[in-house]
This record gives sequence, structure tokens and C-alpha cells, in this order.
Amino acid sequence: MHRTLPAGLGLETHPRVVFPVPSAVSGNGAFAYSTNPATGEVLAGIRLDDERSYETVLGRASEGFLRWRSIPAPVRGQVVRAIGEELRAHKEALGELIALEVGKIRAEGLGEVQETIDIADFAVGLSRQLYGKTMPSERADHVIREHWHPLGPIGVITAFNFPHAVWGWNAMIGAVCGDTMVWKPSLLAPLTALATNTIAQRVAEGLGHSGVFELVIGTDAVIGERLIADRRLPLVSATGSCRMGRHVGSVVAGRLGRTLLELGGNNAVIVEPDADLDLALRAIVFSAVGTAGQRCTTTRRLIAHASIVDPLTDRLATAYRSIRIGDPLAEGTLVGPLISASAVEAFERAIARAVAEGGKVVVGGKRFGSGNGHFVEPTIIRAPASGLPIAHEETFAPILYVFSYRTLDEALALNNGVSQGLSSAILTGSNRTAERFLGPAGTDCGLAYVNLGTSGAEIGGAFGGEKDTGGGRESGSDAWKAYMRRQTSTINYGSAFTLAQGIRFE
Ligand code: UN1
Repeated sequence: MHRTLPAGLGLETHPRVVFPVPSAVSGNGAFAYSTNPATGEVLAGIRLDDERSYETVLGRASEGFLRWRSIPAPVRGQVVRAIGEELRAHKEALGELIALEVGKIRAEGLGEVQETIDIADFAVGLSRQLYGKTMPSERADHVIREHWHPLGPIGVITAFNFPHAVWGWNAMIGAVCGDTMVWKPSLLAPLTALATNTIAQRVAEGLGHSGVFELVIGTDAVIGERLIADRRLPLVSATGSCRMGRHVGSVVAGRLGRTLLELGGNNAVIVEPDADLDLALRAIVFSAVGTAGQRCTTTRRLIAHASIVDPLTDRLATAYRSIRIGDPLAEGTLVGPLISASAVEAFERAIARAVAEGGKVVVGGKRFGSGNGHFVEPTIIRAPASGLPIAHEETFAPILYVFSYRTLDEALALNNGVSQGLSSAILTGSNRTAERFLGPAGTDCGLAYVNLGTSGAEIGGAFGGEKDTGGGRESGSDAWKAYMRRQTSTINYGSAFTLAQGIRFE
């Protein structure tokens, strides 16, 4: 399965990329190694940033901000439009690179690039719609209005599982808002970040704008800690585990900066007795098994009504047995590898714990294949009536825990009974049931789906979740407001000096 890097992205000649990997550099702490998780093969070495290069990058982003903030927003939108066009032109190559570096199947790698193209389109329109409000003043000849202004250079920390699109959500919106980006990607996906940022930077510089799209690739100890503590970055947008988010949140709060956190999920699908089971089957399989269970939106818990839980689980098990696992770039593969050997170990530990807690493996449960790839079998585990503590944790692997219930209240209590609050879904033919699920006493998650699975959000809505998921909102709707500072301005266009609240000061 040896593969070369996709052409046209300039990676082979990129000054930071050591390709092919000379064995002499192995083990040198100045490099990260991009590895194909399907084969274990090292794709390239990537030079890491250190304290000094971090300062250079921060300097560029800070100076870039002083220029970029004064470029009219619709003109900034034209830069984003050009980036979207360039991403369209490189969609195949980038999608394949994502597949190669993080093991997504080709369709999902392409889908991820499409997600950035979509958010770029959205951002172009938004660049003419950064609306503020006007308020009637209580004083004659006064007007009050809100202005939204660029915030500053912002830190963007992304995870391996969406190594391209999550940057896109932040960077395309941030750019039209007038911010400049300092992107710290996962060390598990440095090539995707290099290729992506190179495109954005080249387009922006070609149009005369430098310091807008900056990248720092480095360890958490040297780069991550520096970035989150850096007072020059008024906003840090971070995607990753709840543990990571807690740390980022507290460090940034300690300097009274802002965070936008998109952390772990523990997403459930509720299946009512009146659900269309064919639809349920397809929705659950995609959301539970897609991306090998490594989306923050992956369905991890199935909460099925007691009257249908057995036939539904049987049908799911049959579907799981027919899923093709293997080379993510091969036609017909639905499940690629996990990201790393330690992810496979975490999968095995979770299964062992589930079994020790009384869970019954219905299908899967083991590693898959004999090579160096990090493959596992998509797995279904039936929870005992007494509950399953492991199901409260997010394991980034395709494990689906099955619970049953009798009343909708019970199902909702299960749905909401975990610390995370990202995504949720219900399958039902009843409008009333669906509306109860969506209502204020229904699901407590940031994302709620009816007759769909928990993953696969479009970019137009605000994306994010509650509780331990961190409360941030990215992508569409009015998520842009997190990337700007709000100014309330009051203007006196008369000649009298009057005070609010009726105060007289004479
Ligand atoms: C993530 O897993 O971090 O809704 C993001 C989805 C994708 C985004 C997932 N559009 O599944």
C-alpha cells in the first residue's frame, strides 16, 4: 500500500518538509513525522517550530492584523472567495492527502475539503453582512448603534480528526471578520495543515495581504502552552478532548482572554417504536461507523425502545458484518484505520472495561488485519440494565453502546445523563415526540437531529455543544460574533449636553 504524496500541493519541495524521510533525522526532537495510519509508513518529516520561530510567526500575525483590520470587510471577503476557488482546484489532492495522513476514506476526505469550500462561500456573503444593531436613544438628537470590529490575531488549535475543515470554519470566518490566524494543528496531521495553509497564504499574499494566515507546528509543551498564555491572542479557538479544553479554558481565562471550545461528545440516537427502521439503520451506521468513529459527533450510544431494540440491534449487527474495512483510498472501503497504535489500545481497553462492567459484545470488538495499520472492527456492545459506566466516556473509536427504554422521559434522561453535550438525534414518525425532543425539556445538546444521525452537520448552522463540550459555537449562523469585538457607540448630533437616566449636572 505504499503511496506517494498527492501532487500539486507543493509538499515535496516545501522547506519544512523532509521528504523522503532520511533515517538520520529519526528520533530528532526537531521533527514531527506524518504517518499513514493505514500502513504505519512514515510519509514525511516536518520541521517543528521552536520558541524563536513562534515569535517570528506571532510578529507576522500581529503586524498583519494592523493592516488587515482596516481592509474593508467585503474586500477581505474577496480574498476568502479566491481561497475557496483555490481549494476547489485542489480538492482532489487535499482530500487524498487527508485520507493518506489521517485515514479517512476518500469520500470523507473530499467531504472535508468541501466543508471548507462551503464555509468560504458562506464567509464571502457574510463579509457584507457583519450587521450591528441600532437602538433608539432616550435623549433627543442622539443615536446609539453597535459596531463589530476585528478582534486581533487569534489562536486556532485543531485536532487530527478534522485537520482541514475545522481550520476552515475558524479561518474563513475569522478572515472576513478582520482577524489574522495563528494555526496550531495536531502533530498527527501536519502535512494537511501545511498544504492547506500554504494555499491560503499564497492566495492572500498574491492579493497583497501578508500575515493573515500563519501556522505554528510544534509540541504542546513548547508551542501550545506559549500560544494559550499569549496575551497578544485575544481569542483561542480550540478543538479537542475535554481534558485539553479544561486546561486551555483555564489558562486563557486566567489572562481574561476569550475561548471558543469545541470539545468531546458522547452523542446518542434515540429510536422510537414508530421510527422508520430502514432510515434508522442507515442513519446510525453512518454516524457510528463513519470516520471510524473518530468524529466528535460520532454516535456512541443507541437508546432504542424496548419493543424494537432486539430487531434493530440484529439488523445493525448484520450491517456491521458487511462493512468493508481497509485501505481508505480503495474503492468500496467504508472504514479506514484509527489514527494511531495508542488509539487501538484505547479501543481495546474500552471493550475490556465494557465487558467487565457487564456489557455484551454483539459484533466486532477486535483489532482488524495483520499489517502495521491501526484497524479495528466496528463494534456494538449491549449494555446491561444496570448501566454501563464506560459509556460515559468518549473513546475515539467505532464502539456503539446499546441501551433500551420504555418511556420518552427515560430516553431523554439517558440522552442527557452524560457530562458531554454536543450532538443528539431522534428517529420517530411522530411530530409531537420530535418537538418534545427539541423542546426546552428535551435534549440538552447543542446539536439536535430528527430522523438523521448525530454527525454530518452542514456549515450553515452554528456548530458546538453544551456542558463539557465547552459551549463554543463555530461555523455558520451568528458564530462570527465570537471573532469580533462589539463596540456600542453613542453619538450626539445636537448641540445640547443631556445625560441619560435624567441626571442633571449643572
Ligand atoms: C468534529 O468531529 O470535530 O458534523 C467536527 C460533523 C462534521 C464536523 C465534525 N461536519 O460531523
